[in-house]
Amino acid sequence: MNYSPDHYPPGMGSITQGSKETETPGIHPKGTHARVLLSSVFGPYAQDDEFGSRAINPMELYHNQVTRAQGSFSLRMFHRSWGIMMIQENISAPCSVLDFPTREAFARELTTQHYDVVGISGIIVNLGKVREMCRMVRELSPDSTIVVGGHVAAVAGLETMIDADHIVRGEGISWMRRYLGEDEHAPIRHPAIVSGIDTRIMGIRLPNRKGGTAATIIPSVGCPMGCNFCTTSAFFGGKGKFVNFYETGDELFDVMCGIEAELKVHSFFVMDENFLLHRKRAMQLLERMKQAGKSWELSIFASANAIRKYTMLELVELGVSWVWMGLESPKSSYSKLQGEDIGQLTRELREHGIRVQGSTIVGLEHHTPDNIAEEIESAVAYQTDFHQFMLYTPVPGTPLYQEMSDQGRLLNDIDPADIHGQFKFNFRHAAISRDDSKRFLDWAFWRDFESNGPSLYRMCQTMLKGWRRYKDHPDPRVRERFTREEKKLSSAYNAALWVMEKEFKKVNRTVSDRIHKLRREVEKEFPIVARLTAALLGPILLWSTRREESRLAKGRTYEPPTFIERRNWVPAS
Ligand code: B12
Ligand code: SF4
Repeated sequence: MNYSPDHYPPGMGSITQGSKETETPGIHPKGTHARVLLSSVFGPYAQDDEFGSRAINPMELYHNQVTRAQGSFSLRMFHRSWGIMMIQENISAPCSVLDFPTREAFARELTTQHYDVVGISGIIVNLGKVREMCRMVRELSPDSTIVVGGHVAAVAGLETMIDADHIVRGEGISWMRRYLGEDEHAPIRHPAIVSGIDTRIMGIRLPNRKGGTAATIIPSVGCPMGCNFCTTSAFFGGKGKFVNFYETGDELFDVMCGIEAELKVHSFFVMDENFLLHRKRAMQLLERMKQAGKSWELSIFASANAIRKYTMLELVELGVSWVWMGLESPKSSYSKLQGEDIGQLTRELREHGIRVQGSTIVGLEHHTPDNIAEEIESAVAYQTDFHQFMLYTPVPGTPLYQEMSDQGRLLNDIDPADIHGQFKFNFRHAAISRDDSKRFLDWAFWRDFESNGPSLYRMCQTMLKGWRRYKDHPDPRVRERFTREEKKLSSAYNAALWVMEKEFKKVNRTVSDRIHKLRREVEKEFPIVARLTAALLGPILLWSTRREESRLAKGRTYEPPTFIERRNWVPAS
């Protein structure tokens, strides 16, 4: 996996272990004529409020848990709520998806349209919002049936905490198809999903241009590795289980071709917890890519043991350009890491132009105030392009949660909204206090930034290595991919290096010197265009970076826009 738990685990204080089985609903009386609303929880998100929004927990992947200490160099973007988009695409009932609504927008949708079914999607930190949204539906659209799904459903006893008619645990497409009287085993249609939206870095918002960003594809949900803390694995069946939407490389290839044509992309964010684990599927995909001359780029999640099933060349040919890998801790006993020299693997991947996002857990059982700094230093020393740090966090539904509960170590008075792995422990650690857990976590982010520099700089390093190694590769697909990267590196990214070099002097002079050296190498490789863009674009970027820095200092936060999308839509009669 990796986006998951290692990295990404919220927990749940006093709430008890979730039951696994999902209820089997009767069929809705209107079947596929039922009018369905699917909504994510309401914002704004990046502020403290009584419904569970927290300034520390914005709706942003990188800024939330990866580059949050990197100031104006933090990579900022939003991702849509893919679960409800997948459900909408796979039912034939008239259906609206309302994504990132405000409370007012949710209320307006309930009162200006008529809905037979209102589906609400949330995770555990969103419990307070899900509760409020159920209340609003009862008040504003009392005839609607309320269905709640997503990871919030792992909370046992949820039915007593919120006023919903159905709580769906696990996979939702098949549940909703059953509920509407459709064939739950019909092939899965994949919506065309633009991956990141409203991307922003160094004070510049990049335009949402067609083909300008990756498309998301979701081959499966869950992960069979079953690490003890892993909420995504647990939610879709736990160890040995997962739900595959596309079994073969052929199916995946067809889906990707369709999305490539629709969105004009050649880059894919593959939302599969451990994509490389399924070698047969990946190799079949590669075969089809070769036959069709596809020069695609894939950003994937993969565990170290799964990566090692491939040669570096196979990964490069498959277009793997970014890997999210759970590092956990040098002393952890997770089977996916057994026997792997993570430092060596990271170096190798980067040497081949593959960007690495490492993910380290802070507060494992063996951590103490005496050894934790050293462990964080080892993680920082891997010099990954990006680094996520997450607190070890027992989450309902996981084996770890059960274990902590059995040992009486869960803290009972913690608001679920504060249990997301980026704040403080939700359990009694043998050696580290709750307040210190936050101090160590914050320090880990800072230390990585301070000693390795902005992630954007590290990415440039990896891109240059990849370009030098593969620019003359015999496979034109491979050359094409590195040429695309080279175009960015030799222009805008070089201007960014010029700015980072200047600004980082204030943080760490040695790193600033390293950035300078890299910029010189880039300019040696692309003498005219790189120098020209640094000279022309550099000062503008410097100005926008400083402006952003001062905005952030004044508390500026960012929110995703609201989306409403209707499918099979007919006006209510
Ligand atoms: C993309 C993503 C995000 C995006 C935004 C998502 C969004 N728009 O809401 C970003 C990066 C912003 C994000 C943020 C956070 N996330 Co997040 N995120 C994910 C991620 C990687 C993918 C989600 C996804 O689309 N999966 C694929 C779809 C198909 O699966 P799904 O969403 O689970 O949906 C299926 C079922 O759950 C169900 N279902 C879902 N909704 C509904 C609704 C109905 C009505 C029904 C019937 C069924 C149903 O059916 C779907 C199809 O089977 C998951 C990890 C993962 N692999 O799933 C984590 C995950 C959901 N995030 C998680 C967490 C903790 C967070 C954060 C708290 C960050 C943090 N500090 O760790 C914040 C919270 C943000 C906030 N303020 O609310 C956890 C949730 C754990 C839990 N038990 O609650 C997950 C599982 C990661 C993990 N393993 O720890 N996240
Ligand atoms: S179970 Fe899979 S997805 Fe979860 S942490 Fe382990 S390897 Fe990653």
